[in-house]
Amino acid sequence: MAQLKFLTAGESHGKSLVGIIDGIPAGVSLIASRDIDPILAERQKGYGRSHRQTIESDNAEITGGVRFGVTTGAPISIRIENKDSANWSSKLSVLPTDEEIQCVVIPRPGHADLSGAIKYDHQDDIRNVLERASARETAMRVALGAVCSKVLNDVGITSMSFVCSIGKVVAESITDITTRKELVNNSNVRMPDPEATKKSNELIDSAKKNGDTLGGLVQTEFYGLPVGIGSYVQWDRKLDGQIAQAVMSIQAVKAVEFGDGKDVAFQFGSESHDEIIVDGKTISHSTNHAGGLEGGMSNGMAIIVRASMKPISTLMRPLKSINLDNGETADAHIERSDVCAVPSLSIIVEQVVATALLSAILDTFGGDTISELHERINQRRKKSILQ
Ligand code: EPS
Repeated sequence: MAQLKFLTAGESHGKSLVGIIDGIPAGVSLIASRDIDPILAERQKGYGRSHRQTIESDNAEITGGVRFGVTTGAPISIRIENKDSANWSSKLSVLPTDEEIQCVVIPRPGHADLSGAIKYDHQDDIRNVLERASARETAMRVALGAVCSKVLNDVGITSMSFVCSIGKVVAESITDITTRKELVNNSNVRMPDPEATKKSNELIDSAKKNGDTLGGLVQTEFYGLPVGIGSYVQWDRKLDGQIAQAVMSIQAVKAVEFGDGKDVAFQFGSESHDEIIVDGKTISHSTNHAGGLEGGMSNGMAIIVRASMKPISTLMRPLKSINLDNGETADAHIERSDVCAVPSLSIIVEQVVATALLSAILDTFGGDTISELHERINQRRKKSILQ
């Protein structure tokens, strides 16, 4: 059984989101305001988000598993308040209510609405589906991912993320990581390209004016992983499979790629594979088309993951649907929503991949304490150095 396990609960406009992560080693210095909240704040940013983000200011309240700012090895429980819940208390009441509640009966194409309503018998009020299917849940996944990122940082693994494209606006790719980080931090859509930032802002404005929405492509990279996380010996131990499952579970993600990704289909073998070299005394590769993954294992190069997000499915100029009360054609339900959430997705993918990587690392090395884990990882790192 995997050492790392986590669950989230809570509705988009309910009182709070709740998360539990079990399996984090003891001895990790963990302070929410330093290690989690700044990442939650990044997730909330981005040009094209809805008015909701001006209501929320996400903070993680750690309610278990940490004492005096240090993890104890017990499950860590976290709560994030939904400030907007004050405006939804009767609509989302946990107790029965006599108040008349306006029900949602026209599913939005592209959302979980229709299949969820049929599956759970919520045809008479789709709100039961859309509240939990909402991407608000990613706030908690980012909080739990931030805990994992802290552990990864403590053992010498770092990461970054950025937006590659929004709609048809593609950002220039910058290989120098320091320059890229600086450009991403200066862009309101997390693109390493000022011109593409400007063009994507204009595109978001025009989509908003037309009652339409946009998707895009994001990339995350992880540096410092030792060789051999994951395994080739069994299908469910392959690291790329585990990362793909985690990333595909993020709301609105429709594709995941590693390294050259879908482009490998168009390449020759000589273009696609990374030659093996010795860099100083370290066994390495001359290029990284594989995105740091060969045979379902990390190969010591940067892990490079991309995810494609479909355009948000709530349209202010709605698509056609049906009224589940009478089967008649109707305009899809309209609910306050984002025009574009691709910048947020870049943060979410980074933190979700951190969760998958830490899980695989703990499966490989175990480790009850952070120092034990660190020592075992360093032992593995030594195996890539020629004596
Ligand atoms: C979402 C719809 C919007 C987004 C929400 C995801 O919520 P609301 O209807 O309250 O405006 O703002 O995302 C968040 C609240 C968040 O924190 O990311 C949806 O339907 O998925």
